Amino acid sequence: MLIQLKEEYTMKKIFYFTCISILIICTFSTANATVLINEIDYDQPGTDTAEFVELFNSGLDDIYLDNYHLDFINGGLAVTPTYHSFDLTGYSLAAGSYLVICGDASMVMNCNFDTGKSSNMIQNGSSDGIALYSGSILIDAITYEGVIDGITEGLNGALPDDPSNTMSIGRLMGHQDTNDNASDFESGCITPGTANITGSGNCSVAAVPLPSIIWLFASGLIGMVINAKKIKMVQK
Ligand SMILES: [Ca+2]
Ligand SMILES: [Ca+2]
Ligand SMILES: [Ca+2]
Ligand SMILES: [Ca+2]
Repeated sequence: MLIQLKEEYTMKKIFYFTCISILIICTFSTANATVLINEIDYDQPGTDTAEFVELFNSGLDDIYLDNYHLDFINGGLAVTPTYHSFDLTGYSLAAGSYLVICGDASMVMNCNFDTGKSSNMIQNGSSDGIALYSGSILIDAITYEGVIDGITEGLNGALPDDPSNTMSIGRLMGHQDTNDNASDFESGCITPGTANITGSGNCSVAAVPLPSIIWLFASGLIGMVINAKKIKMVQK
């Protein structure tokens, strides 16, 4: 009887020790966890085919995104406003790194998660938004061209995305998050998977998508060959 009681006591001790250990590990591993919505490009010339959302881990620890999901929200709908919800299970973010969710990886550099929504993946407003959840907990959110109750950070949403092929809306350089969309985001160069260039800078280089870069390189080579032939003909 005494031995049985001792065994039960030992098992209880092991059980409580295990629970406390798990709690400590979980607490420390999420202590600095901060995943931010860092950049969005939802509007391009003509049909939108190079849309993306960029996430950034501004914390000191790597973060596994199991149980995270990214919701795209139509602020004009009172009923079922979420028009896309992408499960991020299986993805992870090292500290200081980026994760790019796009509609077509052939159109967006550094895309990590191709959703297969190759055009018009992100609605153009007004009053639309994107929200990042861990389970049911809202981690970060942005609305643009207006406010969505319960989603917008601050009193106003971010300004509209420029419909050019060089500009997006990005969190200010330094990954500022004061929980005020209007002051945390501004127009900047398209930089999926790399540090934002907001407020200043030459967007003509940073923004060109990969197929265009190849085209520019090829056209540059062709131009050089044509010019070389012209020079030879003149010399003759
Ligand atoms: Ca769009
Ligand atoms: Ca844009
Ligand atoms: Ca925030
Ligand atoms: Ca960026």
